Amino acid sequence: MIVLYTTERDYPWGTLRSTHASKTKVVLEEKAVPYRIENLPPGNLWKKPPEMLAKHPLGKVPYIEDEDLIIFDSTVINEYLEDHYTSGARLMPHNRTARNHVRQAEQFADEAILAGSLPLIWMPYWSPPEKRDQGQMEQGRELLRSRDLPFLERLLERDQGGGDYLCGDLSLADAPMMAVAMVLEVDGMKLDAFPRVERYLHNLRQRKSYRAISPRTKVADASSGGG
Ligand SMILES: N[C@@H](CCC(=O)N[C@@H](CS)C(=O)NCC(=O)O)C(=O)O
Repeated sequence: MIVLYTTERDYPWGTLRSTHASKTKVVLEEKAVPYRIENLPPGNLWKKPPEMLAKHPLGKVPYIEDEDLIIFDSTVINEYLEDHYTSGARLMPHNRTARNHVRQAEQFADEAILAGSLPLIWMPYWSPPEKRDQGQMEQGRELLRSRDLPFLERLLERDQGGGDYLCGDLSLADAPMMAVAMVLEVDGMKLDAFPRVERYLHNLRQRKSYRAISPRTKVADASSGGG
């Protein structure tokens, strides 16, 4: 069975999870691949103990173990899962152009949002309210409003190939966006100026796979799944 290394913790304001590991967790769920969670203390992401560095050279999450294989990086893991597990949803189209669109949208969501604007909002939630840097959180929201959400709003137009999902059908491009849905559920940022994105995130939260990363699902209730 696949072991997914991640960081998840229950707080009074919701259950928080690593955004990048959540991106992989929803793909395991969508593809109905059995897995269990190895939940690392959040402090390990800063301390980077040797046993972690032995499996991920940057001491980040996620990484997975699949029998004798250790694989790190959410994008690489998700492509591996899609290539090697034919159960559940197919998350990559066959057509060359469509595959390229999926990879580009996924790359944008990962680099601009998950590694760019979102941590400014999400990291403070791992501290009590009085210790959060409100200025930094607002900076993250402003980056979303000015750069990221306008691009996503355009991707979701049907004549751009989008619609219910970023690239037509559900695909690997929507996996990082599930983590965005999770963060913005906790944050409650207003999305009135981005109606397509708002409806899209709402729909992602209705998917069965979202339960595994929902801030309303406690760690103990989502530490295994898939099969
Ligand atoms: N490109 C990596 C990024 C992973 C990443 O940044 N994970 C965060 C948690 S969401 C982390 O481990 N941060 C600790 C660090 O940056 O050293 C991936 O897609 O897996």
